[in-house]
Amino acid sequence: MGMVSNRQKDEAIANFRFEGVLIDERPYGSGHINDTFLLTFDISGMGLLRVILQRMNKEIFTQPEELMENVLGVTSYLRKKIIENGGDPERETLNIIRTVANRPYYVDSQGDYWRCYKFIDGATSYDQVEKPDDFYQSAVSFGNFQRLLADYPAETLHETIKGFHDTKARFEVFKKAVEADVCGRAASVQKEIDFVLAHEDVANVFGDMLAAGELPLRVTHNDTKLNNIMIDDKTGKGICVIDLDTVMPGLAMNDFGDSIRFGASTGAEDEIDLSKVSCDMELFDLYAKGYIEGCGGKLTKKEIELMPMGAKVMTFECGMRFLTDYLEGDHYFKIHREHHNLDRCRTQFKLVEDMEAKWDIMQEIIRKYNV
Ligand code: ADP
Ligand code: GN1
Ligand code: MG
Repeated sequence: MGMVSNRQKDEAIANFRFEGVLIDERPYGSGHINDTFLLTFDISGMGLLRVILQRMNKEIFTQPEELMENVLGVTSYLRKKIIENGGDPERETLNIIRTVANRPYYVDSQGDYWRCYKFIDGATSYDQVEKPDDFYQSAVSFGNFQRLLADYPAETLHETIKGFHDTKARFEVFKKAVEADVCGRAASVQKEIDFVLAHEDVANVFGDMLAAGELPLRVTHNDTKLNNIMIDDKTGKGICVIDLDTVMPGLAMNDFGDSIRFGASTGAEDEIDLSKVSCDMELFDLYAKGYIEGCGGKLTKKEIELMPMGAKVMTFECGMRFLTDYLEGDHYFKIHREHHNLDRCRTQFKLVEDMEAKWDIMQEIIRKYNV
């Protein structure tokens, strides 16, 4: 898709229904997928208004209309629930700003898709756990999110990325990438390739159980990174789940596991010094407690029992995805330096090894909450 040019951005901005005078615009956040901007408007006499503008990644989300149908459906459903519970729908769910033509997204003259959300003021999305309580609060929020959507008509949701957490299918894609080796990088990452091949059982475990009818499909978020949640600066509570592009039927263990992969790591996702990367058992414990509480009794005993496996599967899958992208020439995840995806892959595999070493402790922690 190439970089966003000023001209392209200006065209988009001119086509949304904004109030006031644009006084500032800047790239924003650390997401790997969309191009995100923060715009600030001066509304005379009423102060400043901030909004989030995003160019959606249509190479990854190939049906942006369907995606926006999901987001509209889920946010209006959540809005109703939030109002019923006496909450603030302006801050506790995403709010779409419509275009001048009253549509939920704008297609520009290059065929790219843009959307706008009200900026959630007075809240922060963290790239790393600074206070353990923030992590606990994010767990309660992601659990609540899953509970609030428990009765959402799942059949109306589009699958925005086919087989998004089909780890088994991703394993096959990985093997093809190794075989094709389009960048000639495979020989230099033999150790990482061997790591993937030695973990085929991890790739298969949930797919096999699903096929055997042993696991319930639920409406899940599927991208439960810590920076996809807004934590209120004053109350410290998780206030809003964002990045709804991948809300689809999925597994609760994967939502749990993806949060652990990112938030319970003692190092950044792209840390180069692997001695800094491990899975923190106190954070794991805290997240498990918060998530199970947030889900409010909706999970089966089996789902809870499989949470450590969710952490391992999501971390393994993510590492394998980073490695696949490295082999394919870094076309999926945004990179900011050479070998960035390889660095990311290595932290994930280090985490998987660490989880394997701490497997009994993880099981024991989860048993405490599986009553
Ligand atoms: P990506 O799919 O690229 O991760 P996100 O939708 O997660 O894109 O947005 C990237 C970042 O922008 C988020 O991590 C968050 O920091 C910020 N952000 C997104 N939406 C909002 C919002 N409505 N209010 C405040 N910040 C937001
Ligand atoms: C991407 O969009 P973002 O940055 O929140 C990716 C997730 C990965 C994550 C790894 C649609 O999340 O699946 O786990 O990067 N999202 C998509 O950090 O592929
Ligand atoms: Mg995000």
